[in-house]
Amino acid sequence: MQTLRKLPDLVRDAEVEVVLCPGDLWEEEAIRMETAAELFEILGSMEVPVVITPGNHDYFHPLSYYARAHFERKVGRPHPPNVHIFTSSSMEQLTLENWREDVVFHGACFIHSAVIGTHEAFVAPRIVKGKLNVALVHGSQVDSTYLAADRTRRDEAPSFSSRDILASGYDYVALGHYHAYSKVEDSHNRIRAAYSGVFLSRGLDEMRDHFVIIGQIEPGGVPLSSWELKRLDPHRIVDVEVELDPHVRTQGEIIERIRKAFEQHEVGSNDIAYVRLRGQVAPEFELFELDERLLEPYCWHVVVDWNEVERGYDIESIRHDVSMAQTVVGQFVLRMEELEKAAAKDSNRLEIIRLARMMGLDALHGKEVRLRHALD
Ligand SMILES: [Mn+2]
Repeated sequence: MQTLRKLPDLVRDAEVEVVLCPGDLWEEEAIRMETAAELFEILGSMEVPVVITPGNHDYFHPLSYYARAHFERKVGRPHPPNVHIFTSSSMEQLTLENWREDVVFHGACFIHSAVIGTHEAFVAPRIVKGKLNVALVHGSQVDSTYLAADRTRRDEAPSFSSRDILASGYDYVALGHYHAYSKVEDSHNRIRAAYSGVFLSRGLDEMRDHFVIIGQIEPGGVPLSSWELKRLDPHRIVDVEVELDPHVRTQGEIIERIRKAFEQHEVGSNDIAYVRLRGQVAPEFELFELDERLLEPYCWHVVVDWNEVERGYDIESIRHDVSMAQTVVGQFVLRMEELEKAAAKDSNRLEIIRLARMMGLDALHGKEVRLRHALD
C-alpha cells in the first residue's frame, strides 16, 4: 500500500489522463475490508478516470469489493465516481461521461478464477471506427518471453499471441496477468500492448522487472518516444543460487561465496536477496545457519535457504569401515581410490575422479545427479 500511495503523485506529475488496471489488484481469498477500502480511497484520490478489468485473482462476483452494492454495504461509502469497473464476463465497450468522447475502452472481467481458451478480446474485436480503441485484457500471451518461466500462470487464464494483438485493430491493449514487464511492438516501432508486471514485489515469483507504464496512446499505437517506465517499488527481490562443495568448512567461507554471488547478480543495497544454498559442505560441518547480519552491508535484506544443503560424504570413514567393503558403496569408494592412486600427480585427472566419486555416491544414494562446481 505504501508503494501504491505513490501513484496519485505520479499520475498528477506526469499529467496522466486515464489509469488502466488490467486485473489482479488483489487476491480474492486474502483481501481484507480495510485493504479494499484503502485501495479504492487511493484510486479515488486521483483526479482522472481509473478503468479496471478484474482478473483471475480478483475476479468479479456479487460479494466482491468490485460490486458496488457490496462495497458500499461493507465499507460504508460508495465506490469513488472516477473508478470504472468492467463487470461482465463478455467483452463490453465503455465510453466515459464528460471525458474524451473519442476514446472507447474494451474489457471483460473474470467471474471465477480459471478460464481457458482464446481470449474473447481477440476472437472478433469490435473496433469502433474513428475512435481510439483501448482494450484491457487479463490473460496469457503465449509467445511472451516470460512464458518459459511460468507455465502454470499461462494455463490459468485465456490466451492470445502477439499476432492477435497486432491484427486486432485495438490501438493499445493494457495486459495483465504476467508478473513481469514485456511489450508488443509493431513494425513501425509503435507499442501495441504491454504487461507492466505487478508494480511491487509481493513474493519470490515476482523478481523480474515490474513498473508503472506511462505512454501517449495515439491512433495505431503508443510511440516509443512517449513510453516511460516508472519503478515505484524501491526493492527488487533477487534470487541467488550459491553452490557449495565439501571443501566448505566454515561459515566465513559460505559468506564469501554468497558475497561473490551477489557481485555476479549485481545485488545492490536496495535489494532483497533470497539466497538458495545448495550442494554439500564438509562432513564435519555442523551449524547449518549463518549470522545474516554479516551480509547486511551488501543488500537491504537477506533470506538464506539451507534446504538443499547436505553434509558431504565422509570418504575417510567409508574407507575405514570394514563392513562397508561388503557393500556396493564401499566397493565403489575403494575402486575410486585405486583410480586416484593410479592418477598420482595428474591434478586434472584427480579432479575428474573426485567429481565422478561425488556423482557416483549421489547416484548410489538415490540423489539427483548433477554437475557440481569444480573442487579446488
Ligand atoms: Mn492473473
